[in-house]
Amino acid sequence: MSDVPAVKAALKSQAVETPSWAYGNSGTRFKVFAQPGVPRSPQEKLDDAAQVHAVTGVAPTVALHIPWDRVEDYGALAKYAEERGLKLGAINSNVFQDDDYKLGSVTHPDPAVRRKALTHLLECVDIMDATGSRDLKLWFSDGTNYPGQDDIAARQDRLGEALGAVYQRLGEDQRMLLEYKFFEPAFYATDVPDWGTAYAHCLKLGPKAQVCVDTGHHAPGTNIEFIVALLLREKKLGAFDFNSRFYADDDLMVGAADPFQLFRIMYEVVRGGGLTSGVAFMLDQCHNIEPKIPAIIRSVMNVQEATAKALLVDRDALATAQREGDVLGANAVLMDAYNTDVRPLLAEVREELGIGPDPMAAYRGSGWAERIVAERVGGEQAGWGA
Ligand code: PSV
Ligand code: MN
Repeated sequence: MSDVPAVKAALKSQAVETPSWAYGNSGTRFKVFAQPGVPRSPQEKLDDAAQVHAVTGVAPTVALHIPWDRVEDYGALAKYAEERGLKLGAINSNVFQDDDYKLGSVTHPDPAVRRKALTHLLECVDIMDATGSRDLKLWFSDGTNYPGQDDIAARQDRLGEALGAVYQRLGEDQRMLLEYKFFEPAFYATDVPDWGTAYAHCLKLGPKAQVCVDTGHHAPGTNIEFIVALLLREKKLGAFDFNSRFYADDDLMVGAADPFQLFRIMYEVVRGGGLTSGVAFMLDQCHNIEPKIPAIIRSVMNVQEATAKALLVDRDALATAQREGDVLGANAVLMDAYNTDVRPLLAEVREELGIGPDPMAAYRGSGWAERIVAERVGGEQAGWGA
């Protein structure tokens, strides 16, 4: 049987990092539906993130995206966060929104463009120094659309060279997280399409380079929990970008499309020691039609629920069934945990943390949603790309 105090302690110590961009307007290539009350600055994004942390108790850090969150003084932004009970989290680089990057950034055939991209990545490490962030998250849109467009292997050489230069610049306690994605915007060959490519680069770079698994970045049917188990085993799982998808990189609320998959992933995390080995549990989502702050709260709760169920798996019973070749028995142990209603347990955890048992109700009751609609009038709303 599971040790409930230990399960509760693990749930209290799990932190979910929310992304600054999830608080701003977002949409598809067809339309961005602006929402009233959306932040107009990185500071206002942090104000909203503080509300998420206040009602969940487990969302103390916020990831930034540069240049979407560009400010004059990053030290001052970190202080602003601290005053609200938050810390700044991963710095996400952006080498995909400039005209120069049409044919790639660090893998571009032109060395001048590669230099420009590398300069941005190094600037992101400077920002980490100022914010006290541990993680640099790298995602490259680089790739080609047509066979023969560029030399696939040469692009890997260029990628390796840039990653090596960034790696050298990392401080003692800083890490580089390399994120993969199988397609989009490149449609023929993406330069970091899968965990294997990311792993190969990280292995060559050294211990400060680890892989980021964005749960929306795989082909349909991919067994993501297998990838998680393998990367953890190799000490190369650095982080998650959590979201869920029905079709491609939908960036929907994590656990919304397939809560069972999220449970299977979290079981491998628990099994592989990932709750205590520094794996960052980040969200990377866009809330296009739903209100943003409640959607982020719901996402944090979904991660917690999957984690709670994973922690409740009776590992002894599972090991016994596995040893005895009891296929159905082993499966039943996992399903028992998955089918447990963990909401009462999480309500207790929250009460022990000194917050309300129901984060959605607490947010509704806080009046924050009405306040930001009334107060955030005028100015330019933050959005994808600003
Ligand atoms: C790319 O699709 C990605 O998952 C990367 O993490 C980017 O930084 C992020 O989305 C932007 O939302
Ligand atoms: Mn991502």
